Amino acid sequence: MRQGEPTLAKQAGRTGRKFSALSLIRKGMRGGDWPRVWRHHDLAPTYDVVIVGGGLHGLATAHYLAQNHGITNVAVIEKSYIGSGGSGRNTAIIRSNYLTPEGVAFYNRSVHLFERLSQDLNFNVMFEQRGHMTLAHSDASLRTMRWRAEVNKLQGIDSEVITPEEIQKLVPLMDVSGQARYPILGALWHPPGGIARHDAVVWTYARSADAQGVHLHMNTEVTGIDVKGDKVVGVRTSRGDVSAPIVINCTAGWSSIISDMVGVKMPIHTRPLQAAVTEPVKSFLDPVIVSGSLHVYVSQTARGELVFGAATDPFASYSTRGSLEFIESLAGHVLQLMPSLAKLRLLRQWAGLCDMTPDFSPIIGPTPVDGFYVDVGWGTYGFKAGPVAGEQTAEAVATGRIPKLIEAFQLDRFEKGTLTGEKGAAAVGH
Ligand code: PYC
Repeated sequence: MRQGEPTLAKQAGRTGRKFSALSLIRKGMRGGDWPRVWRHHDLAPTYDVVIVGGGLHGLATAHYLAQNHGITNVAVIEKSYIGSGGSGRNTAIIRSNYLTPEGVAFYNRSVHLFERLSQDLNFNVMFEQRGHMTLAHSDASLRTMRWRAEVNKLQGIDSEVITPEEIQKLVPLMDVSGQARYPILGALWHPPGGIARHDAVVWTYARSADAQGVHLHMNTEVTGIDVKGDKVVGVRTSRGDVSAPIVINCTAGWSSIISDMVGVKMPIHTRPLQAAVTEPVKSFLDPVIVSGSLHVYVSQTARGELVFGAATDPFASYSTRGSLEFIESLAGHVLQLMPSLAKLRLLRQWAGLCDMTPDFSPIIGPTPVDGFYVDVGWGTYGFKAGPVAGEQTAEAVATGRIPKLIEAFQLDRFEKGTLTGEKGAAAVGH
């Protein structure tokens, strides 16, 4: 930590001040004197670590570098505002009911970090473990659910196949009759799954990283990365050049472009994933519902809105706009599951960028360029992995070793042919 930086406890005290309801309204109307949650800094000429991307993964990495390894001379460089990419454009689902033992262990560590996050960082991230239900509409998907349940149980994870009658008890509005267009044969039920408030998760890591001395540079674009021999020596940005022996690519959407800057090719293609939200209604939906066959998932936020998402669009693009075609097919599929939602009005739609790898698992760790690390390839599963990816990336950088939890996610697996195939559990049909 730099001399004179406030400790995390002091910072928490500063921003965790108590406000009366009246003073909150007065402040809201007047604007102005809210305490800053993170500070502005000039770009320093040198950092020990530069993190490219000020989303959840970059900020979590910065936090764990500082907290777990005492590495605080760190810059997080973000071309827009904190959380403006995938971290602010996802459907905030958290779960660990994956298909491969490696995937299950990794995401399970993230669920545990989420369980403690609000207390650990003194900021309510509104993590609610309301259960996660993946519907099976065919014998083949029921078989995959059973497979996943067994893999999950072997690692002590609460995950089981349930019947249509049990589904009906958990979600009374679900049409489990044999008359549905895609009859429901059963579901994979995962009680520890749930949702969190995505902005809050981003802000808590940003606040904590800042309080520990990390510099967060917003509106700063990385325009190049300098390599001497086979070693990273610094980054060029729209606000000036910085020297650094370690650069970590924590971007989504731009991960192949940033890696190209050092000549490391990523086996990634980028596709948009569309999502939408309804007007808020009285709480009626406790679990997160997923239907792979209908390419849809839905949850109800604490505010009462229904948040829907789909599979990625079937083409590569950098567009983050929604389309009418998506909304029409989404509405049709949701109504096949819960016909009584027909009168609900949609408020907004948006898209996020998903960096898809061939095996639907991420790429985390070192690259052939010394000092250049990646935490990329997060497809449609990056939000839930933010805490564990940050923790493990920080450990890899600080120790120079590859932690066990990320051994299966190394870049060289695509050359060795040792893929970590998660397509059967990644999200909905890709
Ligand atoms: O991996 O659980 C998931 C997910 C939900 C929405 C997109 N991906």
